[in-house]
Amino acid sequence: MAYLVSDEGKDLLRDVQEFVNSEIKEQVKDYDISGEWPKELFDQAVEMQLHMLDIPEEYGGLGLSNIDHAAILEAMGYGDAGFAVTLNGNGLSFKPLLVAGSEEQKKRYAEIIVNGGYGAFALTEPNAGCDAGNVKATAVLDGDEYVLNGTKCFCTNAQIADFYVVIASTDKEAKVKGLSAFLIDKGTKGVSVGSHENKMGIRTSITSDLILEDVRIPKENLLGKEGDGFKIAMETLDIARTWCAVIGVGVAQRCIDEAVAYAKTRVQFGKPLAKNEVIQFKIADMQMKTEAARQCCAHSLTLMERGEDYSMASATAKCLAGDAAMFAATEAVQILGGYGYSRDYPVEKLFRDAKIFQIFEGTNEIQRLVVGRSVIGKI
Ligand code: COS
Repeated sequence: MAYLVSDEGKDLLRDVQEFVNSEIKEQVKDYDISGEWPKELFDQAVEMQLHMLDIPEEYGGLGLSNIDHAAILEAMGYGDAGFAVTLNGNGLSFKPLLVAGSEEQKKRYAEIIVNGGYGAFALTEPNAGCDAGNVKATAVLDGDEYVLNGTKCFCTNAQIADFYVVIASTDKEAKVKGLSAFLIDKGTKGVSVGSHENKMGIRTSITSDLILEDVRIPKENLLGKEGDGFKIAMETLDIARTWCAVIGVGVAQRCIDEAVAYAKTRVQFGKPLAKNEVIQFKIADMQMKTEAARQCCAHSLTLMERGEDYSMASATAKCLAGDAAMFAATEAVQILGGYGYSRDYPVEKLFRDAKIFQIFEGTNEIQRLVVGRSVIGKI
């Protein structure tokens, strides 16, 4: 995406690339093993305003174009997927506000993020993953307050969040059309978080359950109207999937670069691996799939910026990027051979990190369902 970046975006992109190369790439190695959340690294990222890329200028954000934002996020994903996912989590939590928030809500929660805070988007439940409409958390209006109960899982940033956007049912009979979206502030009585999930990859991203027990919030914390929750969640995911895809492209690109660097120096049968056609073909396939995914991200972001329908384009980008990341990671491990399987080389971590891009923000099976339904249209 870097070749499309505007003159204004170039300085920040260069700073991010330097930060990634000098700090992130090396330091995350230890955190990847310990699973500890690297607060100091994120504090540095907040200093650089990388936690607020999604906040519009009118609410104190940087006012980046979609393409500039994407190039910066790709560079972050290139350095460490968990690092990018954590900071992008703020975007995910602020998008429901952009979709349905009042001016007052947007201003209030943008200010929390701009001041260095984090948000978390809580939709998924143990029995509402792909079937997102099957949410069982409830919200009951009691006077001027809603009372929320339920358990959310796999919630990115739950442990560090200053606010949560929670999808809960206000009308069980109405099923999907009875879901509503709420804003809950950190520290509200009855809110607790589970322990940090011991994940296969993106280990610098913190993930946990969010537990709601008789949580009382002012009724003004409803986002949009009662019954709008599923639509808000789907519109949020429509946007979020492209940003997730952009990080996946960063992971895929890193796999290519690591594999090429190795293939140029590793000598077997008297010549560098890179001189073998079989390796060149592998690199070519990695590159072609990655570039195709990158261009689909650019396509989706362009439609978004023009105010055109991008739901299918976003699902396409997410699916292609997830598959490209996993393909590139698998081939990178293969090219490095035994060293690719060793924790002493970076591609083993990239392989574990890549897998999540076929799973989160809607599995790639769900993305294919979204694309298939969009192409076929009403039957
Ligand atoms: N934008 C706006 N509205 C949407 C929408 C979208 N992208 N997708 C669906 N809707 C609306 C539909 O139009 C429908 O409303 P109407 O009956 O008024 O037309 C309603 O929502 C229900 O839609 P649908 O029947 O398609 O819902 P399904 O239960 O079949 O679910 C999928 C649709 C599978 C696409 C959805 O459940 C999904 O995205 N699942 C994956 C969830 C996910 O990504 N989870 C990851 C967690 S992210 S933190």
